[in-house]
Amino acid sequence: MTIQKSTDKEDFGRKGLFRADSFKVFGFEFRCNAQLFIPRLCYNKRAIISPQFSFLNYLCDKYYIMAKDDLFQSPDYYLTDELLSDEHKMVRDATRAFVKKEVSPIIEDFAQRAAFPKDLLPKLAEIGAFGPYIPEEYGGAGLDQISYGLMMQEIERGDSGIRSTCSVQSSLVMFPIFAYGSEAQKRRLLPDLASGKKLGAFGLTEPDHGSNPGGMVTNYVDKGDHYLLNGAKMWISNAPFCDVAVVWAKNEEGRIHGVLVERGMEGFTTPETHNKWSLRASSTGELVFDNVKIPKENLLPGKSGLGAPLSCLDSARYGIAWGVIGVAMDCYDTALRYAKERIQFGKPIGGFQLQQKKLAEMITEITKAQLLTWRLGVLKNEKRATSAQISMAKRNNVDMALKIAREARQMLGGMGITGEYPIMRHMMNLESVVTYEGTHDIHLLITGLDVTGLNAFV
Ligand code: TGC
Ligand code: FAD
Repeated sequence: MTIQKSTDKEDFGRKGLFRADSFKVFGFEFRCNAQLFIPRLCYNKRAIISPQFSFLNYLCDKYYIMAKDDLFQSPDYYLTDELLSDEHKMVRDATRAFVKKEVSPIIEDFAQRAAFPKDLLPKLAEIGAFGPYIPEEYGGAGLDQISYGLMMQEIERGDSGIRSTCSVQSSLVMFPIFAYGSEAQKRRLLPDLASGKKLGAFGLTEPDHGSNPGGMVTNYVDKGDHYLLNGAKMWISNAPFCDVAVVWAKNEEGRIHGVLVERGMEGFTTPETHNKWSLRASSTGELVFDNVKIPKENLLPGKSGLGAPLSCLDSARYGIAWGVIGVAMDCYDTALRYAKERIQFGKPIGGFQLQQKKLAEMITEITKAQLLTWRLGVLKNEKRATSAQISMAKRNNVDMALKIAREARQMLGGMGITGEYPIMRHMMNLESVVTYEGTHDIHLLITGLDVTGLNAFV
């Protein structure tokens, strides 16, 4: 364990050792039973957690404890970089550098504590992760769909929960406002969402209507000068921290519309969902509407019917298809490095055929997913990607990443279950990713319907 003199006081708060068992200062050995105290001390110089740490606290003014390096190197077996433009590579590399600097050092601690890293929001906004493909005149980054995908890949390489926050903000909140909102709604909300001043949520799922959102019961009635909204949404990412929620509700004729529900409206509450073993660094909750008065100008005028929320899902599912490649890459890269270093029976475990089979299959599947997703990105840029093609990519890539995470975890033996390595966190996160935005089964049925023309949902 190393403790180094800080050269830059400003850097102090950002460098933390997250899993220190012990460390030495001036020849004294410090043992840390409660390992998570260390980052907290590093984040808040003044926090005195126990007498034993007060000396450390004092030292922290002059020293910082070195963060564990993020050694990630992305695999590119089929030279897919050659398919990317200079702008794509620039966006990808800048996002990767951001993740190494801002996400990797903190994420394990936040996930362990099931805390939402809210301080990341303005930083994510700064790199354009909120509304990457929304035009610049509304505060977005004005990038193409491949740049958006690569950004999600790199952010999810850090953590699926952080990518979730970006997906919801960009594709499920900014996109519907941009595509179906009035000019006044766009001008009022999009710049603040793009800059991270406001956080959004997307309410489609209900306690009794998950895979079948068309059955929703949340509804509003026209009261002349306003609408009155009642109902509840469940499993909503960002809900406890959201400033504005795009909520899908039925009118008196049973037609689905999007309404903008804003924090502070009377009767609107967002209780948090606790005890998740997955996506712990993402905040999930409910949206509860008890006679909420919605100003008429908060209705999204541009599109109604189930197709409106489902079209937003197309954009978010597309981002997930890219995002989980990042997770698979991180698991593969970690397992590959470990396999070369870990010696058993006198040689690196990477020299055993069984471990090579795992690695060879991982890189094969990652390569196939990279090619599938790049092609989907080209189609999406040309506005030719179909919903069913997006479903196929979401389903295939999440399944691929989950299988790789499970294999990679085994390759690390006992170490694989600890927070020393990112794999177990990724694996647990993917249990949400394989469920939300349409489950693995639902996407298979969408492909089945597309190729047969026969609807297995009804
Ligand atoms: P169905 O009759 O097939 O369709 C109703 C209308 O919608 C149109 N449509 C689509 N439009 C755009 N994009 C799509 N992907 C579309 N799929 C269907 C369709 O053409 C029709 O239009 P119209 O004009 O004829 O009315 O609807 P259905 O009730 O049979 O349901 C179809 C099904 C099961 C595929 C759909 O309901 C579905 O996808 N269910 C899964 C639900 C889901 O994905 N929920 C996600 C909630 S949000 C979330 O999880 C966010 S997590 C965020 C994070 O943290 O990252
Ligand atoms: P159900 O629909 O009850 O499904 C249960 C099982 O039955 C699944 O295995 C499913 O595949 C299967 N099944 C269902 N119908 C069929 C069928 N016709 N044929 C065969 N099998 C079927 N929702 C939002 O609106 N906004 C959010 O921001 C959001 N964030 C989420 C964050 C997290 C962490 C999680 C876990 C969920 C989130 N969701 C969100 C909800 C998510 O989209 C739903 O959980 C998902 O759509 C599945 O719905 P359900 O959980 O009700 O499962």
